[in-house]
Amino acid sequence: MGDDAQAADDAQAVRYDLHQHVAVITIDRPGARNALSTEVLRGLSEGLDRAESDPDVRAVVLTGGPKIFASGADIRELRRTTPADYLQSERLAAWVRFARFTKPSVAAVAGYVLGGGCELAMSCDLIVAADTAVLGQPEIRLGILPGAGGTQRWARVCGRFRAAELVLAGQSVDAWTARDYGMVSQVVPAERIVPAGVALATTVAAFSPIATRLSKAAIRSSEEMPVSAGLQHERALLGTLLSTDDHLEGIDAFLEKRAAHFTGR
Ligand code: DAK
Repeated sequence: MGDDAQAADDAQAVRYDLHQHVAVITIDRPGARNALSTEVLRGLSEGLDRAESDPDVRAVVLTGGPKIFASGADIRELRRTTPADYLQSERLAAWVRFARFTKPSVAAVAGYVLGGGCELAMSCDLIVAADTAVLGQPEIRLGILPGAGGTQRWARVCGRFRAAELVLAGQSVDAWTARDYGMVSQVVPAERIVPAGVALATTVAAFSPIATRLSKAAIRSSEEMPVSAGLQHERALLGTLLSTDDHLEGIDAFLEKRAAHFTGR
């Protein structure tokens, strides 16, 4: 692809749409197989900022195209990256941003989900995969290793030996294997991938936004804390929820046999 065509491709590389309380953020850079260039990472960060600051947004879906979710870091950019660039780069800041996103997120992935693309999916709370999805960490083929959580998250999700098959042997897995490994919660027909992601996010978005946010925080802390500290954290978060209007509304709605209307207070 020429430079002009590449620039046009990159300029609108990330789209943001609203489906009621769900924001759908779509990577759309097909000419470079949705490679995560600085531009794309910036677009994703801006999308998450927008979703984070919009009180009407209660969950996010991150998706790509029907044949590719993302092919990982932009290899051409990576070729020019020095260690100093790496530490100071906007790209590194973007990954920190993804990790700090507080609202529930669903990755709805089809086709190739590779390298940083796979790590991007793993930065979400739920992953729905199309039956066409192929997930992998091919960084070893480039003489590097996954730098956005791939070695840590794969090992925790599916165990160190399966993680080694992906990270060390560079082997990819299909959607069904990823589901067997516990990384993907649902496999759906490719043409249903975005509706399936939006449906799951809509289910989450119907609950109290404070309860879903704190539930996410509690689950995420299980990656960081020993169980005893995690249980303490869980109890403290539950204590916070017991002070909300939403918990009274949830209980009243159950007792009055009606749908709950959560306001986020
Ligand atoms: N980057 C740049 N360009 C890419 C690309 C990529 N990742 N993947 C594909 N392209 C480009 C190709 O160069 C080609 O460009 P032209 O020749 O047309 O100019 C065009 O997209 C079409 O590619 P293919 O001809 O290869 O397309 P296919 O459909 O045949 O194959 C593929 C699709 C996705 C299977 C294949 O392109 C592929 O294997 N791509 C590379 C996948 C890969 O190795 N990914 C790992 C990248 S390393 C960090 C965090 C994370 C990372 C780094 C730092 N920090 C925290 C700072 C992550 C690192 C990585 O992900």
